[in-house]
Amino acid sequence: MSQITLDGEWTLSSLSDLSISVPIKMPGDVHSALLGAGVIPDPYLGCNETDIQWVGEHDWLLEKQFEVESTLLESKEVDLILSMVDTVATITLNDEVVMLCSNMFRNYRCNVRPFLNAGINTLRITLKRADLEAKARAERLPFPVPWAEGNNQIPHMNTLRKMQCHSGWDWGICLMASGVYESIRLQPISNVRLNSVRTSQQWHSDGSCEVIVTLASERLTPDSDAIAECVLETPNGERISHAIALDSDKLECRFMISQPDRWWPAGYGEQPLYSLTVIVDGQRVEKRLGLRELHLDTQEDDAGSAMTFVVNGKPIMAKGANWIPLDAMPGKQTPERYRQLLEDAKAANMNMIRVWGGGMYERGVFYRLCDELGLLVWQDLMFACALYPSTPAFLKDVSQEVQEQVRRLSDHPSLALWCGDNEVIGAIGWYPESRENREKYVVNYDRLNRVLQEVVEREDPTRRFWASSPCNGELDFGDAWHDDNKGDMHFWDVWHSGKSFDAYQKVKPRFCSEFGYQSWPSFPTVKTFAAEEEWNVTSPTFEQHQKNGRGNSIITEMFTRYFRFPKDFAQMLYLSQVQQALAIKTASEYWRANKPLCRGILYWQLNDCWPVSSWSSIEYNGRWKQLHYHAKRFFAPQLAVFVEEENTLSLRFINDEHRRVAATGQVTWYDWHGEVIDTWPFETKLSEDDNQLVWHCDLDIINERKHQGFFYVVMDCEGKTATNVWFDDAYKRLPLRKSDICTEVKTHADGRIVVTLSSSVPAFFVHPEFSGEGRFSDASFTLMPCSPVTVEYIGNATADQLEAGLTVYQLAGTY
Ligand code: BMA
Repeated sequence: MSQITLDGEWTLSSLSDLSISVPIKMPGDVHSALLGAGVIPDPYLGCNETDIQWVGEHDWLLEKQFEVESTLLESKEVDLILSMVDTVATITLNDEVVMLCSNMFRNYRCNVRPFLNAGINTLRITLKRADLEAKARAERLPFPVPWAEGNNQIPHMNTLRKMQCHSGWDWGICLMASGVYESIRLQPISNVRLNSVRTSQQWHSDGSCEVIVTLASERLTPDSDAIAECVLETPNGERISHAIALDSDKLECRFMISQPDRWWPAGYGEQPLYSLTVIVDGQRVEKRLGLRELHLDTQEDDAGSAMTFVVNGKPIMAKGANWIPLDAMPGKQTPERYRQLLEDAKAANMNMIRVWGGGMYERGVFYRLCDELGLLVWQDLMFACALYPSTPAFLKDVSQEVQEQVRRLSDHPSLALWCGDNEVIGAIGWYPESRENREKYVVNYDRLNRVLQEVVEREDPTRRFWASSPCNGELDFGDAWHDDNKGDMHFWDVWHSGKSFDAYQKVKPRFCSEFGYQSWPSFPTVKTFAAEEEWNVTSPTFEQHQKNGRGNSIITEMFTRYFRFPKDFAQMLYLSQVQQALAIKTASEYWRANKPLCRGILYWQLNDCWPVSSWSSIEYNGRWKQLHYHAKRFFAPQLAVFVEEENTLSLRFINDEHRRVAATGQVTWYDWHGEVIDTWPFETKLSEDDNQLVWHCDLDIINERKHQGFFYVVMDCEGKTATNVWFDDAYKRLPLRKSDICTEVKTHADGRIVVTLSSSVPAFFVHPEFSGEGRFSDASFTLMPCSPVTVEYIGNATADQLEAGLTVYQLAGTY
């Protein structure tokens, strides 16, 4: 028999004297249900976060009555299956306790057949206050284990296996969410319980690949002659099937693929997927496999050691961003929103996403989409920025958790690496207790980390376990925030330590897995959470929606280094996004120009989990910040980049593709009216994975005419045009001219809506912003006279609506 879902309408009630009883849609979370029923205001608006803290300070009961037909009771056993139970929960069925849960990242399953009745049954889930449980656990620890103070607003989250950012982060609202976030199901079992289906790939020297499918099952009737049916469908629809007799010793079958269609990361090739279906005793497991070889190259070299992902024998330039949970209210994490965000990542030429360790092991849909889109996944285990206990009970719980997660995810071709945690090695140096007694806390760290490593290596020998992000390498407890010659690096000298953007050009990371710069949200997004009287960067609402203590001051102070001070609130918002884009562009381009030394650039952070000022390149409602448009350009497979080193300005062409490409174009020195001062045409061939110097100029020559103009490159690469720009000083000192930009909105015969922008003088960071939803094919670009730019509107508004809601910003318009 197939599964029975218990999802849908449940009742949520308070377990104290609040006498709240409202409907809740399961899977779902308590806050979303209370919001839906009008019990709480929207936590994301104004300063409501403060007013709804009481929700997390109560116990809650989820209840469902469901009918069971007598045929179900003919099954020998019936499993209740739960996952993403957040967090401390007691489950009763018809008043019998059937499960105790206390780890949001575990899967829970048990036979409840003895407690089921034909007719009406009652399932209850009691959710206990997580803050009190965390405190009680902390009190029982043998020695104090510092928690993520500064990020978390509720103490001791590190003792609980719950999403660490639920109690707030430096971009996160503190909601202390609770609920059950995955489907609640009953699985009837007649003869055999299918516990897992896992696959591995064996590559042979003749290029063929053997897919090995291994089952783990449990027979309830020893003499049963049940059979597992395994079907593999190739990308071109060919079906191969095998049967596995479940009484054999080794439950496996092998599919030989003589000419495999290889899976590639985005930008390097296609993502063909092979569908595997396994059916055992009414239980059905479906997977989509990608056939690829992948390893992490960490060979020592002259500079230190490499940090290069190699896929199908080719070194990959990893480009992407860090991922935080999609929504602070887990009930709002819909498959459509996962798709939109990940498609937007791919649209910006990304090929890797890092699932950051303070959130959650992502939902199945996330990894399925990454497989489909060619986004490699750097997967942290869920530990971040705090120290963690190493007591036997904690280690036992997390080793079970990691085993389950590795088994759940290891068949995804997108999964590239298992990383032990986020910044926990670094955190040993952050807290007074661990600073004063470093040896003790290093040993404590290693006890936990060693267990994580053992479980990962046992469960998934095909992938590398990387102790922590950042980390300089095996058993290296050094400073990976500053040591750029080995391992992965988190480079925060600019945002957190106040250096200027040129600090990005003073390091040459092998793989920068975090660096970021904040901006404020765009005006249309601000309007969704702040009333008009709060449209000011120091208003209570604005400060509530900025979780990094010094964040607003850092943004504002940096304005004074690069720009003339913006004249009003709208221009401040816009300029903050110019500034953010400039920061991340500066770093990304310079590090790409250092290929092959640098083989990975993942900026902090892709997304927001509520509307907030943050490092994200996509706002909570899906709107692209200027940074995301720039990322699309600076992560493009072919890039032309100006590099200023010593006394030379040079232009480098970078080709990440593993094929030769031809490029032509010119570098032009323009004055502020768009008149040519000088121009240099070029023509070149780029070999595969190339990084080529194509032009250079003595800075002394440029300095003779300082402030008179800017350098602009146009590169044509087999039909694709890329441009870039270089200035000889900070924008605030340049005599930029303000342009009267003309815009024309047109609807093409095929229904496409386009906007054409033109200007009589060079205009920079020209940014069309629409008040409604949707985005443009390009924005935040340089607009040259006599070269109008036409961008497509991607969204559902009409041309009239677009025209009425369109604002065009430019850098020279900020003051
Ligand atoms: C990083 C992350 C997060 C944090 C970000 C911005 O190091 O790991 O903990 O949100 O910095 O401060």
